[in-house]
Amino acid sequence: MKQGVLAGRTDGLRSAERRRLDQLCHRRHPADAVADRLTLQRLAEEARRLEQPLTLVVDGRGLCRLLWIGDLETSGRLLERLSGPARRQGSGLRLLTCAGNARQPQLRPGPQEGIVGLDLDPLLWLRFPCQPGAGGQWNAALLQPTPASEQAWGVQHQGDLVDLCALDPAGLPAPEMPEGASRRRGPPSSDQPPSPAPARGREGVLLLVRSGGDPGVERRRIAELEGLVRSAGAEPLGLVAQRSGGGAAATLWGEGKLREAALEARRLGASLVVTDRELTPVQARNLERLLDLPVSDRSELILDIFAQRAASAAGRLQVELAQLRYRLPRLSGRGLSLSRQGGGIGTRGPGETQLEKDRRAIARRIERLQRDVRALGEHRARLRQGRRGERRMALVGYTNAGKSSLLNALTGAAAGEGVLAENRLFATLDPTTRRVSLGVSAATAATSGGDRALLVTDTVGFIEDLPPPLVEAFRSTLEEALDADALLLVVDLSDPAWPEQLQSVHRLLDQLGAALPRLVIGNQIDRCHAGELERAGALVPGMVFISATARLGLRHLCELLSRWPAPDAGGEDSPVPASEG
Ligand SMILES: Nc1nc2c(ncn2[C@@H]2O[C@H](COP(=O)(O)OP(=O)(O)OP(=O)(O)O)[C@@H](O)[C@H]2O)c(=O)[nH]1
Ligand SMILES: [Mg+2]
Repeated sequence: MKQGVLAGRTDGLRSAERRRLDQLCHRRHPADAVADRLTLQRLAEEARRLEQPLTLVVDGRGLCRLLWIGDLETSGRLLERLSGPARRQGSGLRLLTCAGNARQPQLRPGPQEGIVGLDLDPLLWLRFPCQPGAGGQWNAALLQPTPASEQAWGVQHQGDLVDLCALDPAGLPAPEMPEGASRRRGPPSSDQPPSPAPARGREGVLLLVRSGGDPGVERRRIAELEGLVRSAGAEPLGLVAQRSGGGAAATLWGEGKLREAALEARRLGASLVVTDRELTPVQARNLERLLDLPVSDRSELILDIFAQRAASAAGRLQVELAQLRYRLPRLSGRGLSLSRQGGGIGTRGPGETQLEKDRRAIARRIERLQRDVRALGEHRARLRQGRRGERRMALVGYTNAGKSSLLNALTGAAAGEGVLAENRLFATLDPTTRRVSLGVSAATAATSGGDRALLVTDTVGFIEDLPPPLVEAFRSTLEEALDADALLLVVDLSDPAWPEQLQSVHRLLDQLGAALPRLVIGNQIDRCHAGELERAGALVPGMVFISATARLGLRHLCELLSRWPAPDAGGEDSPVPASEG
């Protein structure tokens, strides 16, 4: 039965060489010893002849699964080259590498080679040169993964090849694992405690960021990125940061930092790297090659969230359009990683088959989607026409500010009813409109022309630094909001970054050409110091203070809304007198 396969630099092998290597793949190794000595001596002979390092991958039963010819650095993910059963057996893989000569034995793997080795998650790695030294001693090293340390591999034993071959793998100490990291080897056994990270069924993510600048701003950006990863259904496991300055344009991060990130990802069991910087298609490709892991940037992450969250047909259309527009320039040469990635975190969006189609097909799809989106826009416009005559307001604001909670509070929706409001970035994606009865006092009703009912639309939240395809996706989602009579701009006053968030919302609204009266509503005052309200009142005169969930200041807000905006109000911020709720 043929067991192992030849891989690596097989081009140019003569048939006799190929036959001899094949024979090496057929030899079985004892299950209770590190390796069969004779096979290793033959492996060394072949390595000498070919002047190439050779690596055998042997499974727990002693069967050879792969013979890699050449440097492991160039092998990519070796695991993907193993046949299904070998991969599933997983546990107990042994790596046997013959590299270097007696003078320069390569007993320790190089950095990149070490990462390839870690990916296989083997029990041990035996390394030896292709010939014995002068005194006949054949110096070899037995290594085990030590991902917790700087060096990915630690030497457990060093000595004569013959002695090391005879060691019983079962007698070796369990490989060192860092706290919290999951060891993904073999089927989970019931006596193993569940690994805390990544959480069950969630994809683990390593954040790769560039730091520098204001530490407070930096912290907030990172917290936001973590929030985005969680919203996408993944788990941020760790962070590798590089201070601004270093790093080549081709990769943005320095070589040493990337090596550290590659190791850290393996140490933590992360299967995806997310960067805080926008990546050009070339940078993304380079990073994926160097880290040997799929890489997403912040925009791709936001698109992933949109794709998961879009519930209506219109929302899904717009998201698919934005995803395709974003990914089209990134397709070339990245097919492998995109298919590996399945289009992002989890299963969503256009999916891998769509992405693997050629650019032309995708361009055609974009055209069709554009037509559909236009048709939908017209349909919406007709619906809006039907609603003319009623006052309409839209809730806008930074994501997670409490827009949906406010809509629920205004409609008096009981917990569990109403629209979805949760502590998650981009909880809302599709707009929802509800009729709100302002229930104002008789006196106010008399002056404002009756208890004027209001249509209030809840919309998608905003976020800073949106790339153009995403602004487009926002524009279409926000169309309905922008067609309102006025905007209720919700800010979360308990977030220290609220002034910057408010600015970015104003900026984005300006960018979208929203020349509508804007009323700033300071939410979550139940979680604020009194000093913060004073500061807010001074910074934004006319801000209305409320708490949507603690139901503070709502009566006052309703009274205000019954007479705001005044019929002759123009497109500027409406000067509403500042007053407490
Ligand atoms: N303590 C407190 N929490 C609030 C208040 N308003 C909203 N929240 C919480 O803040 C979180 C976000 O609220 P949402 O209403 O979903 O926020 P959103 O602006 O609709 O967010 P997106 O739809 O993600 O853009 C939820 O966990 C709410 O329970 C408030 O006044 N006080
Ligand atoms: Mg919401």
